[in-house]
Amino acid sequence: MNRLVLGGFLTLLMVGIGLFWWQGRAEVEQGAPPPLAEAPAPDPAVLPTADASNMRGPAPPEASELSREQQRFFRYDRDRDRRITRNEMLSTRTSAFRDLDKDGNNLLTFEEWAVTTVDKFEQADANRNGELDQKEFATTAPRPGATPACRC
Ligand SMILES: [Ca+2]
Ligand SMILES: [Ca+2]
Ligand SMILES: [Ca+2]
Repeated sequence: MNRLVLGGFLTLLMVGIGLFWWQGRAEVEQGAPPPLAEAPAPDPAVLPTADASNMRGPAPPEASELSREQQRFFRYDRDRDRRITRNEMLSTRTSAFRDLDKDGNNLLTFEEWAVTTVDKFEQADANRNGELDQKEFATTAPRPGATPACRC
């Protein structure tokens, strides 16, 4: 008998919870704004227009011009702390040094420093005897109009 009463009570409780939930949803839907009236679809053949004759937009952003000296300064000041350290000043030479340091040991031998002349000699030494005769040396003459890239 108790089970029957408990079962009936639980059934009524579940129906009450369901009814409460259903009423809550209904109230939310009643409080919702009415649907907007659909605007007529624009005619794709008509371009949009606006009268902007008395309007003025904001000025576009512009960067301030740096003076030539400021540009030179910031080219060295890599960390932008407005001070140029010795390393920052010398770092502009790093790339050229690494180009010459063929074996990458951070030491520049005479052969590495004079690489242009070394390469020129080796190209001119056609018979690979370690010397240039007059005919071989003539091939090292600068071409007319050519400017030397390096005076190494
Ligand atoms: Ca700096
Ligand atoms: Ca080296
Ligand atoms: Ca030779």
